[in-house]
Amino acid sequence: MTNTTKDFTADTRASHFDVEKIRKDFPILQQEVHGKPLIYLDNAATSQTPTVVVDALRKYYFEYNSNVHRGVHRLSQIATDAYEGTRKKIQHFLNAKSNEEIIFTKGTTDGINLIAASFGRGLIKQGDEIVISAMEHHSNIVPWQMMCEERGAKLRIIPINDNGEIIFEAYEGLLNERTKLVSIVHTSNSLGTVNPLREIIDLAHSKGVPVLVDGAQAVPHTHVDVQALDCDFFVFSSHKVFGPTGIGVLYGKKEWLQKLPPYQGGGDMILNVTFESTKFNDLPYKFEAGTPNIADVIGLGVAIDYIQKVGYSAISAYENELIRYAVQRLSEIEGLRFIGQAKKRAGAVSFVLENVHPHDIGTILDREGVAVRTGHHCTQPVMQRFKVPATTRASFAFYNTKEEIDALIKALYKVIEMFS
Ligand code: 7TS
Repeated sequence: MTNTTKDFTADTRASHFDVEKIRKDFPILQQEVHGKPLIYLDNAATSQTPTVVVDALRKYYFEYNSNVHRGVHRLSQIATDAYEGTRKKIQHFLNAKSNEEIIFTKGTTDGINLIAASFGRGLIKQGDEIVISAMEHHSNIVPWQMMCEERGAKLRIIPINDNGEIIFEAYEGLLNERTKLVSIVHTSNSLGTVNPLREIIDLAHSKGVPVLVDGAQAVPHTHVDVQALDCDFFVFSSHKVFGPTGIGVLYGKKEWLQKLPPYQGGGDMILNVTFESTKFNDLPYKFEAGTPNIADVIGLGVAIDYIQKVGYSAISAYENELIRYAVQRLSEIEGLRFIGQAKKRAGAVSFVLENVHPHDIGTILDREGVAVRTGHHCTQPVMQRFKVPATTRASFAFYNTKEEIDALIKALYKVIEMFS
């Protein structure tokens, strides 16, 4: 590992998590907003970036900016080694069997679109069915809708209960001989629900159905082992795991990626081109047409190093304590209703306040320096399910503190006072 942060992994007790030391790695957190210290609780939308990642981007542009896979010259070789080195790093990070199973994308949305388009074109016929859940982000709904419309296929939805958990028996009832794929979120961005993925995947596999997992909100908080999960596809975004924007990862089992047709055509994804026909490149390049986002891939690699230095066991212990504390403090507020109370949860807490529109809450909190997200969080069907127009969502990362949660609560009391 290449960065210089202290290894916190050995100390997994949340109370000994050296959050002040970690916060020093994130210069953006040191600022004031509207004359108040910034309290950044919008990590589910995008997380902040440590200095080591920005340094890696700077180093790339200042020292070896060059295209990959094509130049024999020195700079191109360094860039190719760094780019492909990150692919190997991510293979180990996700415990994939092979680095051919790691495809670089623009992000979670791009990864899902890739599979929807490619799966649709290659394997979906009229009457086939795709199963998703009622808690999906729009990016795990719309690409399937578009593909289903194009292919004459049907989208089936697993319902959720009042706690925001999927109803497993209903899921079981949806699987049949027409089901071609299940695409499901690991951790919900608007409810905080962590889904029972092993059970979901095992059941789908028992009927011969592959599963795509939207891991956008999982990877920031928990270690993901794609072989242990046995998922067929897994996607996540760099900008939610302390890396640069505009880059993401698609993991796919080799046998599936070999079977699927390419998503886009262009340079790098070919072995040989004539006007009559084209021979596609081997994995993973078959799915990476054109010059990739080289700098940000390298930046993502450094972000992964950073997370691993902090250590997932320490992150989970610390964040669980933060979430417990947030839920306890928020539940003391009269007129506050949680949207999403799953037994297993991570990352985000969503709520509504009686008689106050979430957008007003967001604006007033902003004046207090507290950044939360208000709205439908790109999960409009979740809002429809809970009959609310929008929610206020506080979402956490390992650099947040209990003092910041206290500041959120204080600001919420200010909101209540203004509207009473
Ligand atoms: N899936 C989930 C579960 C997400 O939370 C998001 C982004 C996406 C997919 C799409 O990721 P992207 O990186 O391709 O945009 N979620 C949010 C959010 O909660 N607030 O802003 C973006």
